[in-house]
Formats: sequence, C-alpha cells, structure tokens
Amino acid sequence: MKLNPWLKTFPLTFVVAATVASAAPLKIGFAQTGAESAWRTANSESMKAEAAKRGIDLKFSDGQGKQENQIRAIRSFIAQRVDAIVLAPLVETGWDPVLRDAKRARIPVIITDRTIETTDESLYACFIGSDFLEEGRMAAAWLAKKTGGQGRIVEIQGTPGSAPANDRRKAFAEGIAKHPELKIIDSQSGDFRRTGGKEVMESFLKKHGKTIDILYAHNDDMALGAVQAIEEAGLKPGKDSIIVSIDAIREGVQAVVDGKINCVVECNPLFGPKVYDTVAKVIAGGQVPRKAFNQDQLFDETNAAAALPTRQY
Ligand code: GYE
Repeated sequence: MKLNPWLKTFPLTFVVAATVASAAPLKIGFAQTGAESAWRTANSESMKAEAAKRGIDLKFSDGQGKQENQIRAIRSFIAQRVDAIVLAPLVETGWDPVLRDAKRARIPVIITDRTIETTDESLYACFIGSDFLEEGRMAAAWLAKKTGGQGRIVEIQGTPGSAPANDRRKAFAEGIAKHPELKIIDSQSGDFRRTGGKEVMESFLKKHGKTIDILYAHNDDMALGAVQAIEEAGLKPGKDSIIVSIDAIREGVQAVVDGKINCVVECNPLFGPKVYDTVAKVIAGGQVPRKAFNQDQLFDETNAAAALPTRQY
C-alpha cells in the first residue's frame, strides 16, 4: 500500500483519532421555550429538520413555558459538553448566571427568536430572530391608516416579560400615540396561547361589549382564540371589530382571506438553516453579525389570497 506522504509523518493512532474526531457529528443543545403556538411548532420543526439534514446531533429540550426548565436544560447541555448551545429565551431577564457557566465551560451560546437583557454582552455570541419593535410599528401604522386614526382598542399581550410581548406592546403604543383618537382601553396577557386569547376576549366582551372597535393580539393563535369568542358572542370578527395580529401562520392568513382577521404582520419562524450556518461560523472562530433580523412583511385583504398557497408554516 502506498501511503500518502502526509500520513507517513504522523503516528497511525493520531491519524485514526483525528479522523474519528472530524467525523463526529456536531453536538448542539437547543433550549426551546415550549409549544405554546403554531409559530413555536414551526420553529421547532425547522430546527429539528435542518439538524437531521446536516447530520447534527441535536439535543432538543422543550422548556414547557418555564424558565427554570430552560436553565436546567442549559446546565445539562454543559454537562454533556455540547459544541454549542442555542437558546430561545422565554423571558428577557435572569439568564446571566447560567450563561456565565456556559462561558466558563467555553461553550458558545447563540440566542434565537427572543432577545435577552444582560449586563454582560460577552455572554452570548449573537442573536438571530425577528425585529419585534418593527412588527409593532407595522401593526400600528396599518391600523392608523385603516381606521383614519380612530377607535377603541383592546390588546391581548403575549407571555409577560417576554421580548415579543414587551416590544410589540411598546412599539404599537408609540405608533398609535400620534393618533389621540386611537386608544387602548384594556390590555391583558393571553400567554401566546389560543385558549388564553379566547378567555381574555371573553372577559373583554363582558366588560366592554360592543364598544370594542379594534383587537390587537400579539400573535395569531390568540387572535384566532378571540375570533371564536367573538363569534360565540354573536358578533362578526373582522367586521364588527377590526383585528390585527402578528405571525402570519397559515391559519392566520386564511382568516384574513375569510375576512375574520383584517391584518397579520409576518414573523418568520423558519430560521433553522440560518442558525446552524451561524453556529458553524462561531465554532470556527469566524465573525458573525451581533444581531441578524429576519425580513418580515404584512398581509391584509389586498395580498393574503395570493400569498396563502405558498405559506410554509
Ligand atoms: O410570535 C408567538 C410565539 O417569540 C416570536 O412566540 C415568538 C413568539 C411568536 O409563541 O406565536
């Protein structure tokens, strides 16, 4: 057998060890928030399917809507010596101690989907997700135009303390502030869940009845739950009241086509490929943007029907 000249210079055991090491699949731990919405299911699917395609050994943890579960998952990823950790943080605060543990273990952390608040920016490599402030602004601008700047709004918020709930609330409030006749009369959390949206809308309808002109929901699932509550109250969603929500899941876009929701702002969850490209770069010591935002658009009666057949989530 003719040995390649490179091989001859190395002891065989080293060559075998090196070959085995390079063939070992990348081990990545992903701490997901839970399974609260269709958006979340699509995001988990994108992460799992892309990992399988690339031969990545993905350790997937469903946090079941609890930060302590996500923290425990990260600790277990550190113990398993994963190559990188991907975190979709349920809420914005409270991550520093566990991220410090990961840093000490020299395991890079990539934050996806939701941003965090930290006193030490070196605790994570980068962020990949949507711009929630921009989504809130888009919803407010669309509404102001549609209503001529008038109406009584009820708001169904996402999970308290989460980046999308905080940012969508803040940017929307700022957006409508220019229109004094556009007012939020009530606001409560539906925890990004369909049942939550339904329950909150039922209580709004009891309290405010037909004086509600507009519903702003922080995601489509809660808007769809509210649609059910409105119909059960004998009213026509999308007609008796205007409904705006965020995500643009297929069912949300379908509801726009059916005239039950008036506008959905897109928030794309299918960023598995982008996450793994970034993880690979970070592991190789390459430069990555600090924040990479997905491009999102908006669907209403003018473009929903055309977009529906190609919606991927
Ligand atoms: O809008 C909602 C989900 O963090 C962007 O979480 C995500 C949000 C999404 O439950 O449907």
